[in-house]
Amino acid sequence: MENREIARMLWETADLMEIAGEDGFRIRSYRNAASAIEGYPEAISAILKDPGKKVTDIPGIGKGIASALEEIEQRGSFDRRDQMLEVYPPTALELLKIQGLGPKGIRTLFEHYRVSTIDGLEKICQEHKLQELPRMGAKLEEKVLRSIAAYRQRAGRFLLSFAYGVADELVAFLKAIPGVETVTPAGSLRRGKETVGDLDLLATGPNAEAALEPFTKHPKVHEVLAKGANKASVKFGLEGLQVDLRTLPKESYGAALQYFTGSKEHSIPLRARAQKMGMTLSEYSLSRVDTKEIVARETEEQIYAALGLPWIPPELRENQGEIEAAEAGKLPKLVELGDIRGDVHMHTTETDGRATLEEMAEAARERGYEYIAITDHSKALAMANGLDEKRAVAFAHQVREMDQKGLGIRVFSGLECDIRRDGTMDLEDSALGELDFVIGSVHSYMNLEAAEMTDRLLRALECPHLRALGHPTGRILLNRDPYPFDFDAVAAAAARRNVYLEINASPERLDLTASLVRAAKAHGAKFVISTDAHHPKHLANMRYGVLMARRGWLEAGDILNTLPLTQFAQAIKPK
Ligand code: DGT
Ligand code: CA
Ligand code: CA
Ligand code: ZN
Repeated sequence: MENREIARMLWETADLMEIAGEDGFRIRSYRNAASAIEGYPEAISAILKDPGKKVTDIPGIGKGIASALEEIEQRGSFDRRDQMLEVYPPTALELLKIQGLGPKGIRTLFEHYRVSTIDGLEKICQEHKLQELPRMGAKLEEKVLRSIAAYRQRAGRFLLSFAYGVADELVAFLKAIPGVETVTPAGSLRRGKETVGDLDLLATGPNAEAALEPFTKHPKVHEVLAKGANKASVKFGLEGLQVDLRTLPKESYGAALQYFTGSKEHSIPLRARAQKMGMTLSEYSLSRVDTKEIVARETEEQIYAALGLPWIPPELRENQGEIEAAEAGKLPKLVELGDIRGDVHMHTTETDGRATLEEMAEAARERGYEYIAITDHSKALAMANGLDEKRAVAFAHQVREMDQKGLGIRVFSGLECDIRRDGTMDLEDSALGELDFVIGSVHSYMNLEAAEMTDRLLRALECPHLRALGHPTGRILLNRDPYPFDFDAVAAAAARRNVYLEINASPERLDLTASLVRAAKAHGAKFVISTDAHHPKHLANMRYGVLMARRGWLEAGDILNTLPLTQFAQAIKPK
């Protein structure tokens, strides 16, 4: 069994134990072991088979877990897990993804109604039977119903970063097959959508069809859904991401790329436009209706040009006004990854980051950045060993000292300061005033009513030291919805107060999303794209933040960290 599968079993068992209300210490030991195994470079099953090695040498793995691992290796499960599954069916785990109930609520629900599925929970709520349970009410019922709807919408979707990983792996694999020349991801991935339903790959070459057979035989393909003369669909990897591969002749590459990039919503008016011009647009070509003459098919540029339009970047193809803008010659000149000159939200070992200040600076310098800001957590995030006033100021001195050594990159001192429930800042003004770049973020009390959350954020924006609002809606993709608040009011206030709105580039956040970026820009707001890196490798997530900005129609001039160093330093000076 793969490490990831073993880890998943431990995670699930821990979750079930939590539902059962078991001892927190034991639950934690399962979770610690799961994360240790997940990231362990060597295969656990190989270590178990090697008499010269012991799994208990892996930090986080004690004797109890070691015997569970032996059992898993021998029979694919272990005692504790079987016991839990006897009481709670595996569907109970899904209920943990519905917000509002929590493990205790799930247990209560099960004890009273024997309900352990999402459908069952929905029915209980609709019949208003949830509010009859202890510590539950009508409000919770509504919340749970909303959360179920959101859950159904995201079920079966995957993070963009995950889909990129699969795409990179498969593109390399397919390109190595003789007869294949190009392999290009299309669909929602090419449009930079934050989650994707399935992956759409297009292959061309003198014998691109030769790719289909090995594609369906790839070692990580668990199921072949369809296989034809020029198309195959599979389920890839443990997670079961669907991948559609289509092979096509080189001459219709542009038409196919245009068609399979979508979105469907973009293609509908585009085809209507073709029709008005006496043409028809398909995945093979743009051609004249009367003479059947092919007008364009090799490149996307040729197709858009034949329709009287400039090429439209894929990130804009959502039928949100891009065709009209293209026609009027008013497409934005979208920001590019190469425009980014610094990253101004990152953590170090001073709080919950996994690399030192020097290591983060070095990694940023290697990326070619001109500057960074170190923004560790503030004390409210005790779990992350957040900084109090004294430590924040002392650490800022340390950052400055290091900066003066000359590292080939400017390093600014900053802080990701928690915004308290009442909208005040976690640290005193006197301490914040000593820092170059203060981000304010909400990490607690995320379930406030919209009005209270709006007031909280508006109050935070009044802080004279605040430069940016971190991950403004608090969403965690496929996991936690944005907290409700009056976004327009907050964006307008941020614009007035010169506080930059963050486009947080970490793949599970991608917060702000495109529609909010556009709404905020309409209020005159400015933005900063940052990775919130907790490890040097996270700096590479900048690409996802840039994609969100592009989907939000932003140009380099809308974004703080496209500024050259001197102008950046000027822009963040005390107000
Ligand atoms: P996803 O996979 O849900 O993240 O979103 P997409 O956009 O990748 O959708 P998908 O995989 O169903 O189809 C890929 C593209 O193929 C889609 O963006 C446009 C095109 N396409 C698929 N089905 C249709 C259709 O019925 N009509 C049109 N015009 N285009 C389609
Ligand atoms: Ca797709
Ligand atoms: Ca598809
Ligand atoms: Zn952060």
